[in-house]
Amino acid sequence: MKKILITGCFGQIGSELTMRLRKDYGVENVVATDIRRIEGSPITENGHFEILDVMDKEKMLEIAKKYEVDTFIHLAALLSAVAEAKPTLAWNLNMGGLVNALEVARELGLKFFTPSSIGAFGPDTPKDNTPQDTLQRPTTMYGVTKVAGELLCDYYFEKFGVDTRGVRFPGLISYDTVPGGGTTDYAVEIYYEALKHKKYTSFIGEGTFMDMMYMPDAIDAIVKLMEADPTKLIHRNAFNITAMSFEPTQIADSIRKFIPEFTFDFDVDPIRQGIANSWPNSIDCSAAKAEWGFDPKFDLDRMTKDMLENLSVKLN
Ligand code: AKB
Repeated sequence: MKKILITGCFGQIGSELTMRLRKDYGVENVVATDIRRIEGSPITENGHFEILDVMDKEKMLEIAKKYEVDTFIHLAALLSAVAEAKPTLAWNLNMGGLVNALEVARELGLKFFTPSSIGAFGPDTPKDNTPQDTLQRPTTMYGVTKVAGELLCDYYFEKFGVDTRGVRFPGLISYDTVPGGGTTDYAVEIYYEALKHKKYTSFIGEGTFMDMMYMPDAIDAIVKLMEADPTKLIHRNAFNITAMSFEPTQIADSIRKFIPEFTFDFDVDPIRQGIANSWPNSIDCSAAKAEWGFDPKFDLDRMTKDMLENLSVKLN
């Protein structure tokens, strides 16, 4: 990667990835885009920024040409809970944005990354140690767009030789930017509420295991996969990756190690619980480890310590 274009730069992944890539590859070499401008943000103030609606393919192409990028990281998409509330918009945005981005990558010969998700699995998928290659019949609109996106990326590689790469992200936990409308968001909210009010009511029920990962490991994974030797990649798109699997009581117990007075209860949201029930408990990421050295550093307690330390600085 030498000169990188990012969509969705103000999203949960984009905001941290943009800063990391500018640090690693040079401020001049990262072009951040989003549908709106956030004044005062370091992303807009210290580097290239362009407003881009990913449905506007001509503008996307124009920006990619203007900055002569060689790599495209396409992040703009709706998350699972909001996609379930607005399924037509989710289909149009998640698929329309992706096909535009892949077309730009094809026309200009760009290396390409876009994330899939554990949402690409469905209720018939094996729930434990979910294999890399397995049954995928998701029952959410988010999942439908993620499976279709995985297939589309495979197609652009096979048919047009676009160097497409991608991972299936689990729930991502970070202190920098809050996620917008995901099923795994409870595992971020809980840290904010623990610090602000010393209590949290989970919208995901007891005993619901889902895969999770701390954002620094997620950012490392993107960089590592994009820098991986292509001859070593048997899979290309949609590598299973995860750092931990837990259910709500376990994250509450982890927080209690640092905030003993923290209290916790449940008020289950049937929509998001239904989505969570259709996803795996824990996925197998041995293909990512073997093919490009995926190696997450944070387990639950290490993540909790780091989250609470950084969030308390942010909230004060
Ligand atoms: C969501 O909950 O929608 C996302 C995901 C796991 O893809 N965090």
